[in-house]
Amino acid sequence: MKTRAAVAFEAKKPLEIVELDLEGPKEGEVLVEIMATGICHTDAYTLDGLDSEGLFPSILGHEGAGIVREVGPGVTSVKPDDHVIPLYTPECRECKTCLSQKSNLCTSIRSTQGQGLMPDGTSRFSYKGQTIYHYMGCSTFSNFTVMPEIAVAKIRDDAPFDTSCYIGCGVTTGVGAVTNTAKVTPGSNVIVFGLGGIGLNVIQGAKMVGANMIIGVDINDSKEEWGRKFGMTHFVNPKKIDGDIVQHLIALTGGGGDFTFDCTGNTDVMRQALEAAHRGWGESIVIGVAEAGKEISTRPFQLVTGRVWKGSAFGGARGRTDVPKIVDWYMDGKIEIDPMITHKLSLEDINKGFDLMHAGESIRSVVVY
Ligand code: NAD
Ligand code: AHE
Ligand code: ZN
Repeated sequence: MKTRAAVAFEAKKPLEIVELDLEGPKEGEVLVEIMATGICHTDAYTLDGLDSEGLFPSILGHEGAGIVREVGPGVTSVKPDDHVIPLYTPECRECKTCLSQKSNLCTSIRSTQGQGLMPDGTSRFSYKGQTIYHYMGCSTFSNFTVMPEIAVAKIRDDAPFDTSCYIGCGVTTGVGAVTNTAKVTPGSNVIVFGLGGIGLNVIQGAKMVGANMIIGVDINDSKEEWGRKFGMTHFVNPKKIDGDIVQHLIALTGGGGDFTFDCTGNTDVMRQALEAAHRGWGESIVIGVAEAGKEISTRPFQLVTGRVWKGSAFGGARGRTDVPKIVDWYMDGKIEIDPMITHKLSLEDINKGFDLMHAGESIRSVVVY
């Protein structure tokens, strides 16, 4: 079949809207009509050539929602017309990691996914006979995509696509980092570095679980108003204080954050987040994705004296199990999504979404097909 898609032909070049060839679903795969997709900073980072796994030409996008249109042989868990959210972290429920229940990092298809291919080692997309790679196993910047059945979460039919797509990455990543990875306890002091599409969801997760101080740190003053909308109690712009940001935050919290989160992807900020965690017990969660070749550092004494450095991918969520629950939280008003969707665009205007993100003018842009 044919599908319209925004293709990343080369790093650092705008996406091009073209009509592609798409092969139908094979054994264990499903064809999904993507109805809406968010644009996450990770898409921009890959397009900018900063991802060590980045491949071109490819179809980016990993924050979608859509409808199953066809299933391949052997598919049992979803059927045509089911509403689904694609999962860049699948849940096979059979691999060592899934069975361990200790992590959400399902390994069953990770190696082919990282090579931009389906589990059988081939791509379903081509353009004028040339292979186009999948991205994060999702490729939601295509109107139709093919995914393994283990990489779609079936969701309720009444959830709007143009907002619930955000649960495919940003919402789950931020809220899940609080509830699953950090397990933030009521009354905790929380510090969130970077108040974009991820950080604001950490803030609303922290509020949901009853945190005490929720301090937002961002170099863009316009993010203060955004943070306060979702439960932030204090705002700090590191460029506007006298002295060191870490000492400032330690003084503000009377010793440091019980939980701190990096939502910037900047390795210097990751260090600040670790060092702003409370001596003896503070935990710092790295969510931000750093560019290829970057490394984190701190004095080992920071860890010797009890701070804990952790990371979180997709908010520690087991997609097929947890994503439908997060959709319920949204539909029941337990978490908010609508105000964070600042821009809705057509596929033709997708590059504007990247411009808005780089200019710090959007929280989430969503492409509606
Ligand atoms: P975004 O661009 O919407 O937000 C980033 C925010 O960080 C902006 O508000 C920006 O002003 C702020 N910032 C930049 N430099 C800063 C600094 N030095 N100090 C304080 N604030 C600073 O991006 P996003 O979509 O929220 O994504 C944030 C990060 O999370 C990215 O690195 C993205 O790739 C990553 N991410 C990780 C996961 C995961 O599963 N671990 C999932 C989604 C996104
Ligand atoms: N491919 C990169 C790392 C990119 C990365 O860390 N991705 C996050 C999700 S970001 C979503 O917006 C993730 O889940 N990582 C776990 C995984 O298995 O990819 C690199 O450095 O090679
Ligand atoms: Zn993302």
